[in-house]
Amino acid sequence: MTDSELPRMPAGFLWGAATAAYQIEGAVAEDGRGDSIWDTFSRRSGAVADGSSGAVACDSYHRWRDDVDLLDGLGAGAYRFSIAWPRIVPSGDGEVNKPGLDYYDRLVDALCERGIRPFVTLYHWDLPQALEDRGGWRARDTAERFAEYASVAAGRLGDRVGDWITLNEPYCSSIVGYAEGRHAPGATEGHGALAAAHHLLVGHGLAVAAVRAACPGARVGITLNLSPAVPATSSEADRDAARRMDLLVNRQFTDPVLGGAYPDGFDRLYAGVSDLSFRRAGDLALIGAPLDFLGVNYYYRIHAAAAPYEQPDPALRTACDIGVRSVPREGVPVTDLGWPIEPRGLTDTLTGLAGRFPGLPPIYVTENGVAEVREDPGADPDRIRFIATHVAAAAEAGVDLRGYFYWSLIDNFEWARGYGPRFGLAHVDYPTGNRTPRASYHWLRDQLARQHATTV
Ligand code: GBH
Repeated sequence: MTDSELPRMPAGFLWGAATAAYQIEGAVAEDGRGDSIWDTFSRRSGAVADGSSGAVACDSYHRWRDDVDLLDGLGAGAYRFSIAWPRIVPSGDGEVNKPGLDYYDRLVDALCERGIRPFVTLYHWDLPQALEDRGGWRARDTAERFAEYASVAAGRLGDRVGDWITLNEPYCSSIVGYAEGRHAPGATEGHGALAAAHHLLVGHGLAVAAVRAACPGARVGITLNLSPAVPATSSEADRDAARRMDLLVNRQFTDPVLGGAYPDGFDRLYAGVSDLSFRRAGDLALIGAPLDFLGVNYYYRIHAAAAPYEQPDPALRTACDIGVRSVPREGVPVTDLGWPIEPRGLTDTLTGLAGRFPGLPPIYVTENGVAEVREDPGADPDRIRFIATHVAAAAEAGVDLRGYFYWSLIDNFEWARGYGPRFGLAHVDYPTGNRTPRASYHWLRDQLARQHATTV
C-alpha cells in the first residue's frame, strides 16, 4: 500500500461524500424558506472573510441532479447531506412548508434510484432566525422545537432514509457560535455558550426518540468533530492546558453522549463562569441513550500550550477563555488553511473512544478532507495523499468502522472563510455553478472500483 492507494476495506464498507445545506443549496428566499442564523450573520460586516454568503452557493437547490450524477459517477455507496430546518419549518415552530419537504423528497428518490444510500443530517448549523430571536440554543425551548422538526422530516422521508444524524458538530454550533463568535449567531458568551451546548445535546436526545418514533427501524446517530489535544511541550502547564482543551472540544460532547455523564473536571473548569443551572434531572439519561452509530469528523490535532486567560475574572469569561492557545508544531506539514496534517490523530481518536466507552456503537467517519486555497480546477495530488493516509489511519484503529465520507463532494461556502477554501472532489465555478471533477475524483472512482472488484 502506498500513499496513493486506499487500503482494502471489508465488504459492505460504505464509501461516500458529504455536504451541508447552507454550504451548497443557495435559493435562500425560494419556495417559502425562512431566514436562518447564517443568512443574518453573513450580512454582518466583517463576519465572512470575502463578504459572501450562502445566498447562491453551488445552487444545489436547482442543480441537485448534477450532485447526484457526480456521486453516481464516483461509485459512491452513500451521500451525506443536510436538511435546512428553515425550509421545513420556516419560523421554527409554526407551519410546515411543503415545498421544502418536496425538494428533499426528490433528492432522496434520485439517490435511491441510483442505489446511493442517503445519510441525512438534521442540523448542520442553520437554525431558523425566528428561534434565535427567542434565545436560540441558549433556550431549552429550541431543543423541543428541533425534535418537532425532526419528527416532520423523518415522517416524510423515513420510508426511504434509514440513516439519520441529529446534529453536526455541536461544538461548533455552541462554542464557535456563542463563545468565539466566529460562526452564527456571532455571540461571545460564557454561560450562554455552555447552555447552548447542553441544549443542543438535549435536542439530540429528543430528536433520537422522535426519529425512532416516526420511522421504526431507522438507524440514528450524532456527528462530533473530534480533535485530539496534545501538549505542545512536556511541561505540566502545557499538559494541563491540553486537558482543558480536550474537555472543551471533545469530552464535553463524547462523555454525555456515549457515557451519560459530563467528564471529570468539566464543571470545575467553568466555576464562576456559569452556574450550570440549565441542566435538569433526566437530561443525561436522554442525552446518553444508546445510539446506532457515531459519526466522527476528523480534520486535525490541536497542539495546546498554556496561555494567560483573556479575562482574569471568571464572571467575564467566554466559554473558550480557558487559558489555552493552539500553537503550530515544528516539522508538521499543514494545509492551505494552516491545519496540521496528522493522520495518526484519527487513529488516536478512534482508539481513544474504544478505550473509554466499552459500548461504543459502530463508527462512520462522516467528514474528513483538505482545502486548497489557490484555484486549480484540475490537479490536486495533496488531496489524494490526504484521503489515502487518513483512511489507512482510520482502518489501523481496529474499531468497528462502517464507512468513510469525504468532505466535500464539491467546493462550497466555507462558513466564515467564504468561498476561498476549496474542499471539493469536484471544482465549482462561481457564479455559474458548473462542476468539474478534479484528479482526486477520478482517482477515488478508480480506487472504489478496485475495492468492489472481486478478488481471487
Ligand atoms: C467541518 O467543521 C464542518 O462540519 C463543515 O461544514 C466544514 O465545511 C468543514 O469542517 C471544513 O471546515 O478557523 O483555523 O481557527 C470542522 C471543524 C472547527 C474546523 C472549527 C475549523 C476552526 C479552526 N471546524 N475550526 S480555525
